[in-house]
Amino acid sequence: MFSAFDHAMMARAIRLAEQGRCITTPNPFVGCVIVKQGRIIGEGFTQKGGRPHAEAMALQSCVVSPESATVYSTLEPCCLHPKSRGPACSDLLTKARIARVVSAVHDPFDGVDGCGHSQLRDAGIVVDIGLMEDVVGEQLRGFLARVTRRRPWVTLKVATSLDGKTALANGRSKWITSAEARRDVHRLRAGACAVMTGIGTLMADDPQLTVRDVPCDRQPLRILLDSRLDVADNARILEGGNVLLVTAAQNESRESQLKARGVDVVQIPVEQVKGKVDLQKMMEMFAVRGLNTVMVETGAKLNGSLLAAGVVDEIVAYVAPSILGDPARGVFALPEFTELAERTELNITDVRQIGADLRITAAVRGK
Ligand code: AOF
Ligand code: ZN
Repeated sequence: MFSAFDHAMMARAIRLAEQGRCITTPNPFVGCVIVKQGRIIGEGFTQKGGRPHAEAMALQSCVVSPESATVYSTLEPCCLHPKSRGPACSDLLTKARIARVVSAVHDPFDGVDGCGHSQLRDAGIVVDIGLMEDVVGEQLRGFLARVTRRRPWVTLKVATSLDGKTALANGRSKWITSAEARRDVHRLRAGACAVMTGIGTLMADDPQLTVRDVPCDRQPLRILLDSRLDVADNARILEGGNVLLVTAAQNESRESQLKARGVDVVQIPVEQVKGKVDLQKMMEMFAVRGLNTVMVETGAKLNGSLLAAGVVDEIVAYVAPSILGDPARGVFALPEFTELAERTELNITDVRQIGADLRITAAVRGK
C-alpha cells in the first residue's frame, strides 16, 4: 500500500512536526506535507497553542492548486467536534478536492476518534492509514498516553555517580554531572508540558525548574508536590507564576496567600494505606488539565513512591564517571525486597555520551 516515496514524504512530515514539539500543548504536534505530481507543493506543522492545525498550514502554503494532490499527515485529520476551536481539517481537505490522504496514526481524541478518516472517505478521498505509525506513536506518546489511558507520559530524570549515588551523605550534590549534561536536562524540560519536584528537593536545593540554557518559546508548567503546604514564601519556584501546587492539606488562609501570588493550588485525596497523596489520582488530574508529558526531577523518596505507584514510564539517567561510596545517597527509596522478582525491570532504549557523562534512557517494562 505504501511506496518508498510515501515513506520519504511521511518522514518529512514527521520532521516538520518536531518544530511544534514544545509549543502546541495540550494539542499534539502534527506535521503535514502536500504532494502533486511527485513534487512537494505545500507543508505545515501545528502552530503555537495548537492552532492552526498542520493541514490548514500546509494547504495555505500551497504554491499551486492542491486539487487532486496527496496529503501526508502524521495524525488523522480532525473532524468538527463539540470542542473544535477552528475549522475541521477533514472539511478543508474535502473543499480543496484532495485525491488521497495518508496518515500515520488514528486520533483517539473523543471528538475525532475515526470520524476524520471516515468523513474523508465519504467524500470520495482515498485514505491510507498506518504509514510509519511506530515512529509517530513514539513521537506523540504524551498526547496518546493522556487521551487513551488518561494519564500523562511520565519521564523521571536522575543524575548519579557511576555507583548510582545522587549526593553525599551530608546532602552535597553540586555538581555530580557535567555542565553539558545539565544543559541537556534543560532541553528535556523544554520538551515537557510540565516539570515536577517534591517539597524535600525544594527545601534542599531550592530549584527554579525553568528552562534556561537552551532556546525555548514557552516555559513548562512547574509542579510542586507539597502534601502539608510547607513551601516557604521565598522559594524560588514561586517566582514568576506558572506553578501548580499539589497538596493533601486543607489550610484555606495559606492557600489563598499562595493563590494571590498566582500559584494554582489543588488538593488530591490521600491514599488510604500509606496516608500520602494518591499519586495515581494526581496523574489523572494532570491529564484532565491537559498535560501530555511530565518530567520529574526530585529526590529518592518521591522517586521511589512514583516508581512503586506504577506511574513512571521512562527513566533518563545521567551517569557521571565518579564514585561517591556507599554512605552517599541513592536514587530510589524503596522498601527492602527479599525476592529479585520484586525489582523494577527496564528496557534500555538509548545510550549516549553527553560531555563527560553517559545518558541512559530506559523504559519501565510493562508500560
Ligand atoms: C489535526 N491537525 O495539526 C492537530 C490536530 O482544540 P482543537 O479544536 O484545535 O482540536 C484539538 C484536537 O485536534 C486535538 O486534541 C487532536 O485530537 C487534534 N489535533 N488535528 O487535524 C493538527 N494538532
Ligand atoms: Zn485539524
